[in-house]
Amino acid sequence: MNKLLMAGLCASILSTSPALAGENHKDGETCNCDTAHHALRADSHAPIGIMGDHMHDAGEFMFSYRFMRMDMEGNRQGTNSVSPETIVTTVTNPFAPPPTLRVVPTQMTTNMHMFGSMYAPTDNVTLMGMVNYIDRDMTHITFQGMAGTTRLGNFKTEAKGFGDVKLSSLIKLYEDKKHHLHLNASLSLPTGSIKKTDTVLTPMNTRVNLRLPYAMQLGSGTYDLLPGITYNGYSNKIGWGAQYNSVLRLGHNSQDYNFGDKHTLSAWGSYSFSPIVSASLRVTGETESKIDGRDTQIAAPVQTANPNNYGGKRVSTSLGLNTVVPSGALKGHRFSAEVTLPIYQNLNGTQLERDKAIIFGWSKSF
Ligand SMILES: [Cu+2]
Repeated sequence: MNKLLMAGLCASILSTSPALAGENHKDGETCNCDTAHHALRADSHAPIGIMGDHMHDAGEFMFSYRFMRMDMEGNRQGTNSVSPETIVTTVTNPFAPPPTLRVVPTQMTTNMHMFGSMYAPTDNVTLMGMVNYIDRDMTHITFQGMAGTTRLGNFKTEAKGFGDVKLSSLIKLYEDKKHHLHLNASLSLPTGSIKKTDTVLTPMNTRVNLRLPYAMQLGSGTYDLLPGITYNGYSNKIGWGAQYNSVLRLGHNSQDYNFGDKHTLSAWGSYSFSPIVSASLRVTGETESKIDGRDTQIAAPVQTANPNNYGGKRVSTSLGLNTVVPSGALKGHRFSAEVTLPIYQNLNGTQLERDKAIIFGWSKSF
């Protein structure tokens, strides 16, 4: 962007916005103080893919809606790509016969509508609730008979409904003009179904209704503890932050398994082109264990039915944009987006690999 355009943009923002002159410290309101996290600034929220990144002042509410789409395509063992033909001739079927896998997923799409609300009973504690409506589909190739590489056909399975409800407390640990640190203490309730079924094409050319594999289910089935910690820093046009969070499963679910524990570390930086527009760059690393136990209703010659083919190590990078409307009817409404691309994936067993993910959303404080 050239300097003239930039200056014009800044001038128009300053002239139309009372944002930089007011006294009120509430998020989404006006502020002339130095503590960026309270002011009407786009970068006072982390990239939108980060949950529980900010706190509110006592008495404040926030409502948010996020839409996320995640794509997976192609398979990998560890860090190496692997073809469907290799999978059905070399990967053993733990539920034999047949001796090897006969069905290979090639693509998966997850669409999530995420509804969130926040409320701060005091300046030191913000409460948060979130529920997702999830729609997953997975495309597969079925290979004919007990062995060989003859393709019989394709089929797609789908599962949709509400996922697990997440309740959080954000507890302030430290704050000054530049730095903010809080604890994330969350609990995930097993409200999402783990018994979804759909019709599959078998290697014997029949269509049967089966319980879908773990990856397609909508919930974990377990009560999960989600402890974490979040840091944010601000300095003029630059913002930065980091968050560690984890998912710790509390025992097996009703179908006698649990997903693996997860640990995620994200770090990001942002640059504000103006108080109302900021861009961010994020790097995220995560580790996830394989599934412990198994659901005896899930037994098919497909990799997703094997609890060992879950989890791994992943690194991704994300590019994001935050905006906040400075004036008019939509004053204080935030609109943000983020695109995530995988950098490194080292997956347990044989699994679909992640492709891009996009998320965009809206929020407003009151
Ligand atoms: Cu909020």
